[in-house]
Amino acid sequence: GGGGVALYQKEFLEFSLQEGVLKFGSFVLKSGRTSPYFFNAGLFSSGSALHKLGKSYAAAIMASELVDKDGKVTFDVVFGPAYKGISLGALVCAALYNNFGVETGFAYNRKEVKDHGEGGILVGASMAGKRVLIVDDVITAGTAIRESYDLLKSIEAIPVGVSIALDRAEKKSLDDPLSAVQAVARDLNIPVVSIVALPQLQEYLRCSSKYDEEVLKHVTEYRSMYGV
Ligand code: OMP
Repeated sequence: GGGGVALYQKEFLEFSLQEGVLKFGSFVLKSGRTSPYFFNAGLFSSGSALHKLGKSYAAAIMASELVDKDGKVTFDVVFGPAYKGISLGALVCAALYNNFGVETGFAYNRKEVKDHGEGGILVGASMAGKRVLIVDDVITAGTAIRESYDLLKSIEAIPVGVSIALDRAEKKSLDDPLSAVQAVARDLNIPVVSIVALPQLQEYLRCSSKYDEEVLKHVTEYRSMYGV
């Protein structure tokens, strides 16, 4: 199965390919697996690309369970974990306001503790006692996101969700029934909302004439090996 591909998802895949963020080939992941595709969010590196990226995250969030039945978002603050999450979190916070009139706070962490000036490792909106959305780029095994969750818990913030660009929808180990994202959602008991996941990428390739058949074949093989 693949499920449908919404318009904002198709547009997101197309512009990620255009910007060279999403590439096909042979890539070794943090997990050691060799993947036929790689998503490098660091290559969203122009004003127009960042503008569209923020809009795509915001669209995915507003179409998700991070909005309650009264149409209100379920979080007070957007948190961007260092380093890559910092710019993403700021973009998402601004795009929520700009595209949907949703006003939230924004905060990020430092990796190094400063011993002068304001000190501390957290910058921006106060998060203690607040409902917080974590924004990041990609989840493969879910290691990075669990660290952010623990950090928020340690300051008595209330993590209520995770927003990512790409859910690679992979099992951590081959005998796992759940993907890493599903395991994060279950273990932390919060929704993980992605702009796109591997099934949509596969479906996009199936319908596109721009790519060699081999690309779809490799992605399909990879999904049947590691995917859910
Ligand atoms: P986990 O912490 O295992 O979920 O892996 C997520 C991280 O893997 C990302 O933050 C990236 O550093 C890296 N990554 C990508 O950026 N894009 C990919 O397509 C795949 C990976 C990866 O190495 O798994």
